[in-house]
Amino acid sequence: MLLKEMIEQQLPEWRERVRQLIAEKGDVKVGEVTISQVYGGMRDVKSLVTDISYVDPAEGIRFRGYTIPEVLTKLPKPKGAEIPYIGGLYYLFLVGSIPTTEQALEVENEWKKRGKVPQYVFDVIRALPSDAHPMTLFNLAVLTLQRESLFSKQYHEGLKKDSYWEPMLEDSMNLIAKLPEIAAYIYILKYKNGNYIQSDPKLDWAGNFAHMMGIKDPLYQELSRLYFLLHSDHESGNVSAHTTHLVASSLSDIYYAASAGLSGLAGPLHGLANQECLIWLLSVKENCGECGYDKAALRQFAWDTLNRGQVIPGYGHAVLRKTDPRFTAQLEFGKKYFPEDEIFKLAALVYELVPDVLREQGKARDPWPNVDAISGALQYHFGIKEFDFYTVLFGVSRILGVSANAVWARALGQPIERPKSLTTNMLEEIANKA
Ligand code: NMX
Ligand code: MLT
Repeated sequence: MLLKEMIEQQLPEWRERVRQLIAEKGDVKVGEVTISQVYGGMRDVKSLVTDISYVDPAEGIRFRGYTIPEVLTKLPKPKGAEIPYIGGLYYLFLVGSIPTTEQALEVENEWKKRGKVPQYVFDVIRALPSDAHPMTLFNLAVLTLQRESLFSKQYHEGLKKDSYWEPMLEDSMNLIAKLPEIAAYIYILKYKNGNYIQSDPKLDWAGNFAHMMGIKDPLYQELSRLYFLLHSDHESGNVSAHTTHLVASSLSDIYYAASAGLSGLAGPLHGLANQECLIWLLSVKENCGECGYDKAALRQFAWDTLNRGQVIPGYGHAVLRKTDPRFTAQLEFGKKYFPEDEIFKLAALVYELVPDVLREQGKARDPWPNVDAISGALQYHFGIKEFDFYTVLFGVSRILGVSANAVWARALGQPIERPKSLTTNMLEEIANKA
């Protein structure tokens, strides 16, 4: 497999680079940790390493050193399309350089070969109560596939440590290949009376997802590629990435680890915020729509949300201190293709007003929109109005990033994660001595 060969070529140099850094400079301090950080969700504690992406507070995410606009421009695209192949993005994550069209297509073709979803996965999904959340169905499907794990099998057959990453890559490719069909199946089962659409082998991974969702407008293929690209990775400290890494560090396989990450993504302060955002936009429409979105009414609505002690979903971030470039890329997509869409216009108007409200309130460190503030509005335009499905889309995409990280963590022999905890008494003693 191309990806395996490309990683193999780089591995001796990477292993030596890390070995040398630890051996020669292992005692150099990276930072200090304060009591506020210990109690405050470890915010900004520098304790993880990934070379796949980095979030700069002012600039936002870079994938392998490339900004979002650069990635969108440089990665190879299907003929006539403006948004790149996701196979090319995965190549960039794993190999570290921009692939040629042929290389991106090799990844896409690997996924095609591995895409068949075993019937038992559908049987498990169907066995759940009809009111189970789509994220529960999706997460369970990923966990159910664990019996396919090559890593788990080969580990128990005595695989050497240096080779752990190889079945981890195989597992990751096998899992990713099946995600579009699993996600579309959940959507059609829950909302379209089970009228499933056969996968189309002529389409790329994301385009095929759009097709299986039953959305006829070809622009939805572009949006699917954009969505999966933007949500894929956000360095290592976010809940889904960190959880996946933590669980995989015990040598759990990627099915177990990604399923744990998805459980974190399902929280309203993380990935579920995309569903909460759409709910919030719809309640703005219901409550302020009659006055033609009078700005004063909308501001008051935002204040009412805050005064009830609730967060405004889609706004704020633990790391970012400026508008998220992933928000901007989606805003530009909407402006280009459907500037007059009602919910899209509303999301854009909220962007004009909410940062000022949050600044006036003075609590949120970041008053700007994150990736979730507008993603649901774009889905809504294409008729995906069942907002409790939105986090599944985030999950499909996020598995790209967390699995690429898991492959490299294993290739570089990262150990089991085990930070130290203290008691409050101990922290008080430390404080009193300071
Ligand atoms: N609306 C209202 N209050 C907010 C918001 C917001 N959008 N963002 C932060 N705050 C509050 C926060 O609840 C906290 O209040 P308190 O002191 O009463 O606990 C205070 O401002 C300070 O929080 P920060 O340090 O600015 O934010 P933190 O790093 O703790 O949390 C988020 C980051 C993203 C969890 C937070 O901004 C938030 O809850 N945003 C809304 C939910 C959301 O959009 N989540 C999606 C994040 C992106 N993703 O996809 O995962
Ligand atoms: C993400 O994409 O994971 C979110 O923006 C949350 C984060 O980075 O903390």
